[in-house]
Amino acid sequence: MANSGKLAAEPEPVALDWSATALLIIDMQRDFMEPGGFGETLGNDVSQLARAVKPIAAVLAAARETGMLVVHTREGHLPDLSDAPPAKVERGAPSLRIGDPGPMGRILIRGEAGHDIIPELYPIDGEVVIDKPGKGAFYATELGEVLQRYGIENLLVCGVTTEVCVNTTVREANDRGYRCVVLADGCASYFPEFHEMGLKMIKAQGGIFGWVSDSAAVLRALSPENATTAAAGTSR
Ligand code: TIU
Repeated sequence: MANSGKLAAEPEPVALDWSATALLIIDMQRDFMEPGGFGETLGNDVSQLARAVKPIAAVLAAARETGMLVVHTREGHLPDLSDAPPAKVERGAPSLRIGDPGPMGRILIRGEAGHDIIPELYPIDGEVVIDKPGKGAFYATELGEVLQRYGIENLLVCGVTTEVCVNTTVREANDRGYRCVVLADGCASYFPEFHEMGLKMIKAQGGIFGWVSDSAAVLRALSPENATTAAAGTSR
C-alpha cells in the first residue's frame, strides 16, 4: 500500500511508511512520574512530567486503532543489582538510592510498583515491553531484534525525560539507521529548558538525529482519511 502523505515535522515534513513505523514510549513509569519514586529521590519536581501523558495517550489510542507496533520501555534493575553499575548507584546524593525501599517499593527495581508503567498508558496484550538497565533503549536489551523482526524502519518516539532517556535512545536509534520522529508534546523533562534544548538538538543541522513533530500532527496523519497504510497490524 502506498504512503498517503507527509507528517508535519521540523526541520521539514517527513514521509513515513506507516507499516514500517513503531510507536516507542520511553519510561512512562511511576518511578519517574509520581512522588516517592526515583525521579523525586534525585531532587526533581515530578509534576513537570504530567503534561506528556495526555498527548501520549492520544497517540497510543490512534496507534492501537491502526495496528501500529507499540513498544514500551522501562528503566530499572534486577533485584540483586547485578545489572546496575556502581557508578550509577553511587552517583549524586539522592534521598534514596537505587534498590533502597521507598513508598512504591524498592527504587527502580524490576517487579516493584514504582517500576511499572503508569495506569493511563498501561501496555495491552500484543504490545512489546522492553526492560532496560540504561538510559538508551538499545543498550543491553532485545529492542533491535524486535524492531528487525517487525520490519520497523521508523520510530515515533515519546516519553520521559526528553534530554535523558529520550535523547539517548534517539541517538542510539539514529546510529542504527532508524528514522526517528520525536513528539514534542509527548516528551517532558524535570527541566523545561532542557526539554526545549533536547528537542532543538534533534532537529538542528537539517535534523541531525531526526525530526520533531507533535501528537496533533500524528493524529492527523493517522486519521482514516489520511492513513491508508496504517493497518500494519493486519500483517502481524
Ligand atoms: N533523571 C532523568 O531525567 N531521567 C532518568 O533518569 N531516566 C529517564 O529519563 N528515563
